[in-house]
Amino acid sequence: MNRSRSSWDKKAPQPPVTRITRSSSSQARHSDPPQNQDSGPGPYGKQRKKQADSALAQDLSLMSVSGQDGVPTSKGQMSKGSSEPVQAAPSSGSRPGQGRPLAFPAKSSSRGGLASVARLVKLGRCKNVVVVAGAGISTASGIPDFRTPGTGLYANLEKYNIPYPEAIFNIDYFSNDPQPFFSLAKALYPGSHRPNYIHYFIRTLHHKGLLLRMYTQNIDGLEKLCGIPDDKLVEAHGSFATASCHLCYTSYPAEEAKHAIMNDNVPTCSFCAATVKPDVVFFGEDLPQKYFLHTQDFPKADLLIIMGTSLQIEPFASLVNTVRSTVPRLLLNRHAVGPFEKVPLRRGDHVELGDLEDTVRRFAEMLGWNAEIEELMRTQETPSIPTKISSPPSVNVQTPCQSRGASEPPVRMETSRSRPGAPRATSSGGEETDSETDSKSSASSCQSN
Ligand code: CNA
Repeated sequence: MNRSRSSWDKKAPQPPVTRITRSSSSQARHSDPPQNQDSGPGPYGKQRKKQADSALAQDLSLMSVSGQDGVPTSKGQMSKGSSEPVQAAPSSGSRPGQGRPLAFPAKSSSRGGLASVARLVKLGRCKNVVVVAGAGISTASGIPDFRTPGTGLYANLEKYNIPYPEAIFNIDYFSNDPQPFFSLAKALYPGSHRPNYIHYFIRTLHHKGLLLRMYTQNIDGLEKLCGIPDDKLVEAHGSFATASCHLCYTSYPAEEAKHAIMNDNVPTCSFCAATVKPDVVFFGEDLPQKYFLHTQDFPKADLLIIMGTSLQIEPFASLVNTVRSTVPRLLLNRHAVGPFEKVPLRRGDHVELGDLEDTVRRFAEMLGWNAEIEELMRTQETPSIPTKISSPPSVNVQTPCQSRGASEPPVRMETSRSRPGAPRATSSGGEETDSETDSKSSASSCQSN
């Protein structure tokens, strides 16, 4: 997250660009990079061509949209010709989107996409699942997202006294006036919210040994709280777990920063006296070094699940285009977003629109995982009801000791801001968490029920 050059940039030269900064993007590019158009060996590459008649080939040739009448896009439009689920003909060599648009009878089932992907998982075809998530996975926990009209934080920003919504995450604006962000931070600080069914579904993917990695834009910490281990998680926009000076990057105790912010004080750097902020990535700041795991993960993925994001923030949004072109992608969201706004959809793309918690529950039922998830939630969750944030700035002030539930699993802190001398992120952590142990034991016994 350093805005200045740091030594880890030199030590970790594998990314093609030296700095990846967060940017709000209305120009998100959704074209598939040429290097990802391969159909190399693997379950969905050359091998697949030999199995043109197989169930897998049929599943992959499906392009489906379901869940609602039409396809509301992120811009609030309805995609043309999509009032019914759309199914492309099985691939016969020509690529969908080339030549005349495909017009095939709609699938009889309105739940085709979800069922197709569930089938792939049950067939054992998806063992390296990458999940890409956004604020929509946490709205069921009572945390508003950004862009949902009416309830989203961007619709309620007049209370923060800022000139435009993105100012709240603008580092220069923060430098001048940290109060708008601190007001929002009081609402978003981990502690008053609990993970929901969606988080536990992703944890269950991990338990089954199927989760290659989860990439989240969320800063609420609910992924860790539900037990997704650190080495399976990339918090691409940082987190509140650590804090540091926004100017000189000297680290600062996260709990002290929280205590100050919650009590309307401004934490200041002991070294340069500038304002300290939680290590949440602002626009123009570098993403955490762990983000670069995507260069290994996305080419390896055999299923991409995208949930609860408008895919508006770069470079995160473009990640979804970096899986191999033959890898199925499943969008679970209220609206079609990013490359899923295209008609026709890319071969192997599936869209399931509607309330995310409902959708994920149906998906889990198709997979036969629902009882397990319910049981996991029963054993992990306290009976407390999550607090709804209807008016972000008026959220109750909490002391640090009030903020953590007694049943909260241990949370391993990570340095999300890249610093000189910081250790490079690796795909496997040195320590083994409880849930990793769970994963290994359950992976052998209950793959894809
Ligand atoms: P966004 O732009 O607000 O998009 C959220 C998406 O989720 C939208 O497309 C919604 O339609 C969809 N959605 C919301 N609720 C549901 C639901 N119940 N069922 C189905 N779909 C739903 O948020 P993004 O994550 O795309 O934007 C990235 C920002 C938001 C990141 O930088 C985060 O830091 C930031 N953010 C995070 C949190 C959090 O940590 N919980 C909360 C608010 C904002």
